[in-house]
Parts: sequence; C-alpha cells; structure tokens
Amino acid sequence: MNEYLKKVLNNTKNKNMYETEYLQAVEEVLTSIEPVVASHPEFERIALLERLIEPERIITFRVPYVRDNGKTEVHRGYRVQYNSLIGPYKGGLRFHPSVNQSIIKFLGFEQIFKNALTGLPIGGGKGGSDFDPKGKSDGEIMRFCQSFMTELQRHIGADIDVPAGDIGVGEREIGYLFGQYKRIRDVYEGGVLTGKGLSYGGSLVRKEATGFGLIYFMKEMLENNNQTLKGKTVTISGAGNVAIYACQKALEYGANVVAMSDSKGCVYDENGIDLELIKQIKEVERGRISEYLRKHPQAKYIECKGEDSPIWEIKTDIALPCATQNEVTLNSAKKLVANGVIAVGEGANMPCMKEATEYFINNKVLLAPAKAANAGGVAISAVEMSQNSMRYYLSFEEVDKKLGEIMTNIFNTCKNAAEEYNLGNNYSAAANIAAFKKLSNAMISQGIV
Ligand code: NDP
Ligand code: 2IT
Repeated sequence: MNEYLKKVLNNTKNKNMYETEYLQAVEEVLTSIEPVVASHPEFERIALLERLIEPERIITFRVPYVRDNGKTEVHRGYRVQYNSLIGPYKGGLRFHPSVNQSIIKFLGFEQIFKNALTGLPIGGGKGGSDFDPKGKSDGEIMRFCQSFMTELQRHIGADIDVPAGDIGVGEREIGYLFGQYKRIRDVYEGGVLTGKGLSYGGSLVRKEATGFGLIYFMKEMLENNNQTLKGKTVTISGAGNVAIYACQKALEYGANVVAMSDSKGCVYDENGIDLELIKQIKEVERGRISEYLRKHPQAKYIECKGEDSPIWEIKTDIALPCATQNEVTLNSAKKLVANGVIAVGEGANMPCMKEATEYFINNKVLLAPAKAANAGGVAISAVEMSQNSMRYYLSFEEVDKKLGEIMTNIFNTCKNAAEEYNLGNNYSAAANIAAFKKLSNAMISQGIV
C-alpha cells in the first residue's frame, strides 16, 4: 500500500481503536482509492485524506422520555455532521438498540461518497439513537421523537443539515420529528427533513426510492453483462422499507422473489413471495415475518441462529441484502457462490463483510455496491428538498423517471471508473474512486478548511 495511505490508515486505527464498523468502512475506501492517491503526491502536504476522514462535527445528547407505565427511560442521541463540501449535511436517522458512535460514523462516512455519486448538492451526515422502537406504543414513539428533536433542532436546518429515515425511522417517526421541529422553531421549513408524509411536504416515490433504485441499478448492471432480471430467482433479506420496494420492482420486472426475512428469521415460499401480505404484516401490523405462514402454510419459516443468516443458504440467482451491516459473512458468500448466484445488490449499507465482498469479486459475481446501488433513497430526498424550495410537487411519473436517470448515471459513473482504472467488474472500488475524485476536487477548490 502507498505510504501516505498506510500512515493515514494506521493513525485512524490508533485514534478510533474500538470503532470496528467505522474502521471497516474507512479501510475499504482507503484500500480502493490507492491508484488515485498514488498519482497525487501533493495530497499528503494538504492532509487531504486526514481532513476527509475526520468528521466536521459529532454531536451526542441525552434523550429522556416517559414510558406508558410512567417510568422514565434515557437514551443517547447522535448526529454526525460529517462533511459539507458539496451541500448541507444529509443522511438518515437510525433508531435501533445496536446504535453507537462507531455505527453512526461508518454510516456518515459512507454517506459522503454515496451522496457525491448522486450528482446532487448534498453533503454527508447520519444520526440516530440506541432507542428500540419495537413493541412501543404510538404515544411512546411520539414522546421519544419529540424529546429527540427538542435537542436536535438547534443543530439542523434546510440549508444546514437535513435528516431523514433509516432503520427504525419511517414516515411515522419523521412526522413526529417534523411536528416538534415546527413547534419549537415556529416556522414551516419543509426542507429540514425528508421522507415526510405526502400531506405536509413529502415527495412521491421517496418511500419506494431506495428499493426501486436498487433494482434500476441491478437492471443496468445485468444488462451490461448480457443478463436480465426476467425469470431470475431473487432472495431479499429484511422486510423493511428497502426490502419491500426492491421486491415490488423486482416482481414488476418479472423476477421470482422466493424469500424475505427479518431479524428473527426468514420465509421461503417456492410459489413466490406474497408481497401484499408482507406489507400488511410489516407496514401495518408491525409484526414478525413468521406471521407469513398464517396465510401460506406451505411456505417454510427458518429461524435465525448464530451469525450466518439462513436466507443466504437458499439457492438463488440474485441476492439482495437489504437489512443491515455485515449480514453477509464469508460463509454465507461461499454458500451463495456454491449455489450459483450471479449477482448481489447491496440495498443495506455495508451488508457484506470485507471477506465476503472479496469472495464475490474473486468468483466473478456481479456486486452492486451499497454506496452506488442504494443511493436512490437519498437522491429522491434531494429531489424532495428541491420541491420544498420550489413550493411545488412533481408527479409520481416525473420523480420515478428522475430516479431511473439518476441510477443509470450512477451505474455509468461506476462503469467508466472501472474501465479507466482497469478494475474489471469491481464496481465497489470503482464507486469509491469516482466519488473520491469528485470530493478531492471540491476539497482542493475550497482550500484548507
Ligand atoms: P427498516 O427499519 O424499514 O427495515 C429494516 C429491516 O431489516 C427489518 O426487516 C429488520 O428486521 C431488519 N434488520 C434490522 N436490523 C437488523 C439486524 N441487526 N439483524 C437482522 N435484521 C435486521 O429499515 P430500512 O429498510 O430503511 O433499512 C435497511 C437497510 O437499508 C439499512 O442498512 C439502511 O441503512 C439501508 N438504507 C436505507 C435507506 C432508506 O431510504 N430507508 C437508504 C439507503 C440505505 P425487524 O423487522 O426484525 O427489525
Ligand atoms: O442510508 C441512506 O442513504 C439513507 N438512510 C437515506 C438518507 C436520506 O437522507 O434520505
């Protein structure tokens, strides 16, 4: 490895010794941008990498709220305002008990590159809390969101930092967060949050955007390699926002989705997944995916045990990890390859462990990297922001067309970088390089800040 890269990586490791997810994300990027860094020795003098890696600001705060039973719980809130080079900090909020500073920093770091790839004016940020929304009443969710926003509101704004959803944060939570922001700041500022409900400033297609975008990217990648989605078997982990709309678009293109999952287990339905039932269970009832069997008793439910998710043992042409980070282990990658997988599309952020990514690439599996393939969500968030600025709404068809164009552009950006740097089908490295080149140009133009 290039000496400067080695030095930066070692320093980052020493400074953030316990932040494993964060170090994983940084190492993955630093390793893949070597050809660019090696040809720009001047980067070292201006500490370009050190400045890109160090978040502009990390905010943590206390979030107390009262449970229905009268007891008070205290959680930790985070917002990492990572990088504002090319636009206001932009990225989701995650509510999940596993949330810690390492996870928010890894997500924020990835977001800078992803947002750069969209071609839209958005910087990178991420936030959230170790609060677990599961099993909480609407009242508890509302009080938690209000308490969270009471602190967060002083740090955000339509031209400063624009949060949105992620795991555990969907339209319901964004509604409560928006209401509290408006109440405290006494202003209607539509562009301060995205993923809003359609009745108060949300954009059509934002809900579907990440999942649809993933499939648009996958379609481009397959077609470029003389394949199509039609007739392909697909397995999708997760049954949340990304997974559901990836499933919907894959079905529209004639694929056969046979399995989906949640954090407790997966359902395998040879006859094809009944997506309307999944939506009913997950979006309406907020229940467990095992409920699927109440209507389709012939389907199989396989419980999650240990580190390897059972969904990756199912034979498939295309695997779409859409749940969470590091959900595809090397073992799982080996099973998928042994079963003949031809393509993997990362709907989640960093879903494949480092060794799994390498295994796919070495075995000629087409891998659609998260920073590129799941960028449709944040891209349509940016389109929501611009509609809010214009005080105007675009139609479903207009936004969907825009999404399709953005995903095609992102794919072409990756493909061109892969060609320029002789990376074959390693679109992961190509995405990192393309985003890094844009960011480093902006950094040089803006001086030492
Ligand atoms: P949701 O909360 O809507 O759904 C998450 C799904 O993944 C659920 O089915 C959940 O299971 C499962 N899951 C979550 N955490 C774990 C875990 N630790 N182990 C196993 N399963 C888990 O989130 P989203 O669909 O919005 O997000 C999914 C992924 O996509 C995340 O990585 C997110 O960062 C990424 N992403 C999201 C975007 C968006 O616009 N929402 C945009 C780009 C990326 P259960 O129901 O049991 O909790
Ligand atoms: O990871 C992501 O890109 C998101 N959770 C969406 C962020 C956004 O601002 O829409």
